Amino acid sequence: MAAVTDQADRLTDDNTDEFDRRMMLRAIRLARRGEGRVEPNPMVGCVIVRSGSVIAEGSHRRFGGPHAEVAALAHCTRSPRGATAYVSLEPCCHVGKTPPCCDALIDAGLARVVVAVGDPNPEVNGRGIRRLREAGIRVDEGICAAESAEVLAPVFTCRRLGRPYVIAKWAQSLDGRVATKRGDSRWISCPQSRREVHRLRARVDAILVGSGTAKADDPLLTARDVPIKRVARRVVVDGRLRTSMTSQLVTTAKRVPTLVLTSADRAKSTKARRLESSGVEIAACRARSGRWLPEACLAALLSRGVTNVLIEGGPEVLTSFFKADLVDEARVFVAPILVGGGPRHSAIADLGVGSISDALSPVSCATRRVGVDTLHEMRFHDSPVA
Ligand code: AOF
Ligand code: ZN
Repeated sequence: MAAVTDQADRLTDDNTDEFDRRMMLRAIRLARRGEGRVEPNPMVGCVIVRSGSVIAEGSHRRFGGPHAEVAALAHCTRSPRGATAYVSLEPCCHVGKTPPCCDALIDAGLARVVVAVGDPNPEVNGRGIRRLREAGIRVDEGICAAESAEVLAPVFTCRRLGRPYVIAKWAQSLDGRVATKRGDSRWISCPQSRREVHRLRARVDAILVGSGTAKADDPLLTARDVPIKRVARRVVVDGRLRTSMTSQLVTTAKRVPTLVLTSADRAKSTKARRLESSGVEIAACRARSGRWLPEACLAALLSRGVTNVLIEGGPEVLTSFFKADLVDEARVFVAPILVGGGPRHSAIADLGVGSISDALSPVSCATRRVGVDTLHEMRFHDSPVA
């Protein structure tokens, strides 16, 4: 990344809260550039400022690559001695795939380090900040903590809650339908919305559907016509192991990782062996009274290194995850069309909501136009901050 000396940031009033916030928000924006490429690592950005001028910026860009602080230090246009580093996550103090960032900051002679949030990784967890202070560096914590925690929500959810971050996505008509009476659903959303979904598919670790959707839509669940940041593992929740041997998911399983979660019994069946010979991974998933448990699906995914999962339906799967309060984010594309029909064709089935005051409501909702559709991006939980 090119180093930056930005006249607009040549302020004499550095050290003020407002300046600190501006610089940290810049570091958080840089952090986002790693989305889809750094997982299961966190997205981190770093801005280095000396005498009120930005002398370098950097971010963690890919898993196994240099951390944000080291990337920024490598791009300094002037000596960083006596400078301030704004880092969106506590600098690490352990030897991982790369040496500790704390040591790099100490060796470079930084005078002050501003940190947004602590790193919940047990190998760091406050020790990074302590090490910097012990070396005589002034450390200020908690600047734009909420903003950074939002970007880090998937990593924090894995570390703190022991499960992957869940994104639910569906497209519906203005009257809340996801299909017509005879089951037609192609296409409810506009081409721009579908492209947006492919962008999402191109950066998540896993894409999950129920067996009903796998059967009805015969989806491929791959990202197409967008830059691919990672190849998501495709996951079908299929208690009765009905997934067809001739489905697109199964016939492409040797090329794209595909996991079918089923009951302990079915996982031992002949059908399971046949699916495996087509390249499908089969895993047993805990059920209760014959119904699969969403938390068991997430445990199976976490144990396979999945940090975030996109749920693409159908209603049974979405309803179970919502009922278990396991949806962190929903992206709902609303098309300006009316379909009519019955409740059987809505995105979510009965949630047990009696009065409107009990309806599920997000902690935040951002709305924007995508082509002719309206996209609602809802978050249902605050990030579990370190
Ligand atoms: C930082 N700056 O930019 C990031 C940090 O395997 P490694 O060496 O890449 O280390 C990964 C761990 O380092 C990760 O789990 C998290 O605790 C921390 N990530 N730390 O100082 C960064 N990405
Ligand atoms: Zn580091």
